[in-house]
Amino acid sequence: MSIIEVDALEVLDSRGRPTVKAMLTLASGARGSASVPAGASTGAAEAFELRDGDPRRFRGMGCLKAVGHLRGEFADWALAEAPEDQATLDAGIRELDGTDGFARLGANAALALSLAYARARAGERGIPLWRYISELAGTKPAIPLPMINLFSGGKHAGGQVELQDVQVMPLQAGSTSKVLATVFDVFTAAAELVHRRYGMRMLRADEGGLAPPFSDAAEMLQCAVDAISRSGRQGVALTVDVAASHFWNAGTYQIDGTELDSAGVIDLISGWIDRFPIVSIEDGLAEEDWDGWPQLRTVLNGRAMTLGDDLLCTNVARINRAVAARAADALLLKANQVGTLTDALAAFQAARAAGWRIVVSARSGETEDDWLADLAVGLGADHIKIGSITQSERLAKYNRLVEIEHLWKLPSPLPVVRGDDAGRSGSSWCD
Ligand code: 2PG
Ligand code: MG
Repeated sequence: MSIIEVDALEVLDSRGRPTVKAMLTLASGARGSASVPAGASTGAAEAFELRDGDPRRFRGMGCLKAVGHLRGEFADWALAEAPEDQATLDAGIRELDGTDGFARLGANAALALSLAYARARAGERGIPLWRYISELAGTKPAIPLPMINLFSGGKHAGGQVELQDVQVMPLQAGSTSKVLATVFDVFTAAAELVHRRYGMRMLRADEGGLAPPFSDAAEMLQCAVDAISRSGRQGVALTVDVAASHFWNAGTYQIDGTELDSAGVIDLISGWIDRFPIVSIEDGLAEEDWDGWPQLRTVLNGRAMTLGDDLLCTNVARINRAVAARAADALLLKANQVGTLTDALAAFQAARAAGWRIVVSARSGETEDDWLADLAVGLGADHIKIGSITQSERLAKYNRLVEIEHLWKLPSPLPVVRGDDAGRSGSSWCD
């Protein structure tokens, strides 16, 4: 069904910074809209996010150029070419841009259009967005198990500690509602601990996590374990985004006041896994430390997922390179790292073909749009990473998961165990 109108707006994200919203109408009258998120700890290989660069307005971060492209070039193309389906639309806008990674028209504009189209097409057929996505991807929809932010450091907080995010994952809750009830107890216990130990009330980082002045990563991880134990909840694991690209310089890592090489960081992480119930390590090494990653994976194998974010940037070529090098065993999938739904699905397929786990992820700058939940469910992703349970741009997605689970009675989150070779049972520490 052809597109008869494309409109766009500059709206604000959860950091109060501009982002892009696209609105689209099909000839049938069906409408769809979508707004896109923005990262702070971005990978170098991400698709291009177009900002105005005018220092007098939003310190250069305005999105009026991207909005202008949607109302102009993208709209003209879409109305003239009448793309028949998602793949044709996404291929067409990539060709229209004519560069790698939407360097001319902006991946923020492209993704907003791609998702608005997906919403309109799903609406036209009277099906939920997750079902539309699962049909496109040929997947079995399922509810993902969330990893939920508790503490932040690095670029998501004041840089008081390098480790970017410590998240909790209730392994055996059995439903999203029960996951949220469990994490509420852990988060509340953590807030009480932080108040007692650091004299701070609920100071929040970008994703709503707590950000006290931990002196090092181990103290941050220990505080998470203490919060879990204080909450009285059982079977709650930790997942960590080390975001190592952001404390790596010329081959050296600066963490916890020391300088380490790749082997030193791998030893440090291995020590954390011995001491703490960690089941996933994201970006344990920097995005260009290709020699180190296979060693990291070998050390983590059977103990924790080796999850690539900056390393992979949801980019098929980088995923294939990582598969060949045995550099990771899980993909962090962020649609705005590539710019269209079709490109995100291609990254998903490449990772799944290698037998990897999939974690669909929000960005640190989010809007109240909830398409991320539908994307994760539609793909049948293993996990979803949204942030904490304290801010509405995060809760929109959690609440959408609860709604999907209730309305369509999809399979519940699966318990996971450490690492890809460990099978789906036999993890005694989390029982
Ligand atoms: C990450 C994301 C989400 P950002 O590094 O995984 O936590 O952060 O959106 O800032 O890249
Ligand atoms: Mg990350």
